[in-house]
Amino acid sequence: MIKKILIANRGEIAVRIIRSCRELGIRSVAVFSDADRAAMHVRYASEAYYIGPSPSRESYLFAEKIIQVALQAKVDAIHPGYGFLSENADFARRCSEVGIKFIGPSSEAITQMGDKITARQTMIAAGVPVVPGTQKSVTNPNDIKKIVEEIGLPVMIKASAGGGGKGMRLVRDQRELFSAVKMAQSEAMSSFGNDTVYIEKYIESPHHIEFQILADKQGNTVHLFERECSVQRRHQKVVEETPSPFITPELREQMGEAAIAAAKAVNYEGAGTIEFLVDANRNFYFLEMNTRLQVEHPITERTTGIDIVKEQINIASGEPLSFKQEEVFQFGHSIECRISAEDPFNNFMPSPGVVRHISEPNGLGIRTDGYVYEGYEIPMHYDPMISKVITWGRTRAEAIDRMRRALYEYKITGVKTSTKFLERIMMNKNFRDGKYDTHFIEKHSEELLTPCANEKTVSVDMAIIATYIDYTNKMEKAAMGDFTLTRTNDKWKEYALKKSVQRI
Ligand code: MV4
Repeated sequence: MIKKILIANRGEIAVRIIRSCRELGIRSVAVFSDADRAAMHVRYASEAYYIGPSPSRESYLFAEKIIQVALQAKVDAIHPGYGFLSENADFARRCSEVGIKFIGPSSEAITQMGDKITARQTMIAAGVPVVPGTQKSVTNPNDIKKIVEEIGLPVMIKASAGGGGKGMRLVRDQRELFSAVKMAQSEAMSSFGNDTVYIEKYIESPHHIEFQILADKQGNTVHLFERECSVQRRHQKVVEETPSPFITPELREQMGEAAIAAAKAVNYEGAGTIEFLVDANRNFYFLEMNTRLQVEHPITERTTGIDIVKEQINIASGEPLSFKQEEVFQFGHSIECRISAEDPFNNFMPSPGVVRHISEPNGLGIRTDGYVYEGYEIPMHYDPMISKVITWGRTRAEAIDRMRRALYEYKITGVKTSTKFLERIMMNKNFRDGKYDTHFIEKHSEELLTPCANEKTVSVDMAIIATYIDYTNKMEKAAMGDFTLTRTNDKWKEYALKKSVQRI
């Protein structure tokens, strides 16, 4: 029985986990750094312990300190959330050494999936399709040349210890091959302390589609369908949705089966995500497995009705899953937008500082997972994501329009946030038509990132209000399917030139 859990994390995810603990009657233990003395997770938890200075290395990443606090607080389990220690195999092992359950897979599964070459080999053995490429590390120039001749250009050089886009190099021209390998190796060495690289065929314009899986200690593994995560900027997800507008029911079934096979291949336990690349012809390839709870898990919760954090806790306590695959359904459509304290119209410049006013959206079909409150100072030491808005609709169009409305209602002053950029995505014709891939943001950067009259703050006078009303009318027209405004970049610029206005 788990009666008390330490949450080795901060921010919205710590708050999210504490919420499920409270519903289950489990005591929650927060840990906090100097910068987080007044943080929401500290206020929500049953108990809270100071763990060190603001930099993550000295607090949320300080494994031994967290273990000591866990022992002192006599917790039964540690939930790592995402980021920080969540995919650290040594930390998972340390937890079991001191008799504390790590809420996540075994350290062996983390290690096996953390090494991308091993993960590829495991998936090939399990019959899960992988991107054509090398099965082991390559260093010899002749071997590299042979492999590239076999699979054909373009190729990607990736770090085996990497993931999430770090240490990756695209090669379109044979002449760049060796220098790209050398650069990828030295980048891998400095980032991960391991220069092992591998080669994959480059998939042009892929979709990033991932499957949520749950696996109990009894050997039952189910999937909770997919999340379409192709709206990314510099390998950071911005918008996620489920179901994917790109895949067919048949493909969904095949990918779900492949995801289960992938999890079973490493005796996976707990909640995990299998990431796939899907090419323009709808061929799918295993990319990576994330052995943690993910930021975007709420859209899956919304469409399946399953509390993923509760399931993680039940699995860790040794309980079998309470439902079978045939009992999991997708109902309606859900979208998540990540709100960050960054200025989207100034190259996403971080905007830490004190939140002067915040009022979050509410009403039918809206969920917000956040942690900032009025008077709270967003620290500069951590991730700029301050909250997530999750909407649900009976149809995709309803979920999108509800998101537009939610983003409109989202008011925050004191810091700059990405809400206006997200509104632009919700207005984009290609997005609304479900026609987008991983290049969406760069392809539409002008339309999405050129500042606009009412999106810059200052004084309000009557002329400006007129401009604002005109602009709003055009936005409304766009929502009704008239995209003449959003297609013409000159119009955006015209508005950008006019004096700025406070949104009212
Ligand atoms: C690829 C790829 C095309 N071909 N691999 C980027 C993050 C990392 N997880 C893997 N990534 C990619 N790997 C092959 N063989 C394109 C990407 C990629 C990408 C993948 C998912 C979401 C957004 C992306 C943006 C650029 C590149």
